[in-house]
Amino acid sequence: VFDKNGDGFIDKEEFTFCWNHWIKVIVRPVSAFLIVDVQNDFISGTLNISKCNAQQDGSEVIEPINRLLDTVPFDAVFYSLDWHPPDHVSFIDNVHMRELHPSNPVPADKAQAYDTVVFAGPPPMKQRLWPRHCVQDTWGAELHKDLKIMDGAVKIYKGTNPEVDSYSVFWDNKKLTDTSLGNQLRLRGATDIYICGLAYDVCVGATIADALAIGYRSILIEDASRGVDLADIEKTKATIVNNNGVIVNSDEVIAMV
Ligand code: VGL
Ligand code: ZN
Repeated sequence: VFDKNGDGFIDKEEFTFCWNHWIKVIVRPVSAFLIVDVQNDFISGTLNISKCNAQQDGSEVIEPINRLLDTVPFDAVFYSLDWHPPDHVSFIDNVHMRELHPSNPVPADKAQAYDTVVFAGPPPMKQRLWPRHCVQDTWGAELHKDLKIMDGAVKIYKGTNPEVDSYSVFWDNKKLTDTSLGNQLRLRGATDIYICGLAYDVCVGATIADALAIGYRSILIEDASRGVDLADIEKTKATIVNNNGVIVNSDEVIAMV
């Protein structure tokens, strides 16, 4: 098609054809915006992250997220929800329901929220214990009421297996089962994934690590994320940068529009 006349030029019509059919298809990014776990329990409920070491206010992510949704034409929008059954393995008040491994650093009756224990298995399984949170169909598991929900957006539920926790929105922590996120991104031909939400150093961090491992161009929106532990947030940032991810503020994403 190029240079039909052999005069060293292609005409406008030819260029338009090439652009629409080949160049744009190859070059144009297909973007997905993934909003992680902006749920009541993490903001003002049982796992209120403002009471954790980093003392960050989870409600502060809502304004930048809504602004992004209002201004950036993402090709797809996903909301993930931590969605646990009442007998979930990560709940401190369930620690007596399962046997601990002899190597366990903390005896079962001394274990406290935020401790890491080892369950007997087999195989043995490390697990951080959390206050009971995001129980299915409770207020604490609902997305915050001020968060804008886009028409046609997809909700992804994770942590539904009582025996396995799930930080990443792609896979549970043992990589036994995947959510539909991977398939949905493939279906849409997604190339770029913008990630933010709660908690920066837990579910957001695990999700962007998986997105980078799969090979997506992965962008962490920092002012739209809040975390639990300052040292862990720093580790998360280092992991992102070391794996060629990008850390930006929402203004920088909006400026590209
Ligand atoms: C999360 C702790 C426990 C999160 C979920 O969404 O970051 N954190 N479960
Ligand atoms: Zn959880």
